[in-house]
Amino acid sequence: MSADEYGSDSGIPTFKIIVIGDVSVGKTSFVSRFCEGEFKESYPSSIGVDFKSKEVRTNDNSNVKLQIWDFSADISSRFVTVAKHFYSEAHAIIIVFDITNKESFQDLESHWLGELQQQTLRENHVKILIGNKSDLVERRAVSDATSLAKKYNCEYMETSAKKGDNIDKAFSTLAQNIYNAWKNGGFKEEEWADEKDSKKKKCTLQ
Ligand SMILES: Nc1nc2c(ncn2[C@@H]2O[C@H](COP(=O)(O)OP(=O)(O)OP(=O)(O)O)[C@@H](O)[C@H]2O)c(=O)[nH]1
Ligand SMILES: [Mg+2]
Repeated sequence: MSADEYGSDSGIPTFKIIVIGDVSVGKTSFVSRFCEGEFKESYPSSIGVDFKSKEVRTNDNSNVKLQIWDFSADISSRFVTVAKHFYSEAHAIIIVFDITNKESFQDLESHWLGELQQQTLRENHVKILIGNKSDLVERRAVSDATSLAKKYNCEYMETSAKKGDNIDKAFSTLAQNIYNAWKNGGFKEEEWADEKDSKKKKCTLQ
């Protein structure tokens, strides 16, 4: 799937991000808070995969576009071929758990991080682990995920999609890390839409 199929017409670097994690941890809320600045007390449980995008500015004042794919929790079992494709195209993976739900934390190692090891991923892909629902202080059931994050080479941040805490920071950190990898030639071949020629282009990035 190329960037221009999804409306990238500005010629700016476009990066694909997938969001995974257990049911109801707040994946859709997390993405909607960032892309639309809104929070709803309830979203219909996601089916398949949903797509949103937003531009972000990097430290050197460049714009990059994030294409964010919000996966339903059962995507990899129900849509094996589709999921494989998304994983192999992703520049970054956001793995979300709910700090009030111990099972969603345990499933990180037993399912999600293991799932990633089964997939073909881009070299130099970026990973971030998100402990969501940080506003529910009294219901916290997971003390700290820092060491797990370190073990799997992920950054770790706690967020509240409800209050908006750390949401922009999580995405800007991720965007910056992807951008740095891209600038350093981390993603050897990349496709994006050119401003003057909207036809798909294959470019070699050094
Ligand atoms: N208090 C609080 N509730 C949240 C937060 N994020 C999400 N929720 C609530 O958690 C529930 C599930 O949120 P969703 O965003 O639908 O979760 P999801 O991971 O996309 O769920 P599936 O698509 O079913 O896998 C909803 O009732 C949200 O309102 C948060 O940061 N704080
Ligand atoms: Mg959802």
